[in-house]
Amino acid sequence: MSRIVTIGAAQMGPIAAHESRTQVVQRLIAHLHEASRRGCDLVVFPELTLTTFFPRWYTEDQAEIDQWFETEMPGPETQALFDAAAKLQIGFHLGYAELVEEAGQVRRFNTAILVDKNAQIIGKYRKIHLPGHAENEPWRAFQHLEKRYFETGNLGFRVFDGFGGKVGMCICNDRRWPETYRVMGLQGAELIVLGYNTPVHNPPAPEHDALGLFHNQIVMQSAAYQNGTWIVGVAKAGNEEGVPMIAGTQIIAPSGETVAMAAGEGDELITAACDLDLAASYKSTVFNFALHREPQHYGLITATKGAVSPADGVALEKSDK
Ligand code: ING
Repeated sequence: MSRIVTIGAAQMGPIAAHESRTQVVQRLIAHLHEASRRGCDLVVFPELTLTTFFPRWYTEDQAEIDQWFETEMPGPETQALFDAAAKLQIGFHLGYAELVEEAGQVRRFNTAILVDKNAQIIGKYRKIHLPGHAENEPWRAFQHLEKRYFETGNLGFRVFDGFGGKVGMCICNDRRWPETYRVMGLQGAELIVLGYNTPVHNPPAPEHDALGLFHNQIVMQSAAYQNGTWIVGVAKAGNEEGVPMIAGTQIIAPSGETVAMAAGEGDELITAACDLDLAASYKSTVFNFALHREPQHYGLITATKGAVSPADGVALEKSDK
């Protein structure tokens, strides 16, 4: 029996600061219509899909910052997206800046949601690995102030029942950390969807710039194989407000093979019929965690100084290895 989910990875080209939510939503709805023509069940949009990547700018004006956040989801300007998706019977994954009041406190997160074919939100994730810095660093050609504008996500990495399988989510920098995928792999994830906004240039490490697309690919391909899961990574790409961003949107099978890849740097939909049952071929053999993983023998080092590695009982600070 095959559990086929036809997935559309909806790469977005640049979103200018002056583009309204309504204008952006129209671009997203255009993707949904093309996805419908191709028989998609699920469309994956990038990180912070509703606005330009505003953490590239420093400001102390909270009102200026909060203009980029959604206080409702769906809200007046995003309801049209939910309505179009429900009409077309297509689910979607959407990244956005979330401003919410919890326990009397205003919280701000880099958030993503999973929405089913009836426009019901069936999963939410708040970005945990926030890259960049919290203070203005004028030496940089552009800022990367996610640590200033967002709190660290407080929902963990979870896997949700949807589209006939187990679906996990993460966001952008999360995709560079193997733990991200393993935590969801241990929950049985068969499909992990994620969006990213990745500048070509990383000011602290310009020597990495030429390898941006390579690093983007290897982190997702290796994770797909090592956890026996489909992975869909979707870019906000192109030269956005003077900052070139990588593309590389792709759909990756549990084998680690990329089965579809965007060719350009604009709004571009790539699709693939993803058989979730392919995951079992890896989860039940080479990556059968129950049979082959040995966490109790890894000598996991606790964070505190003087931790002793259980494997050899040597106090770490004495180790001269
Ligand atoms: N962007 C980047 C990412 O992790 C980055 C930050 C750029 C890290 C280049 C390393 C190299 O893809 C976001 N939004 O996390």
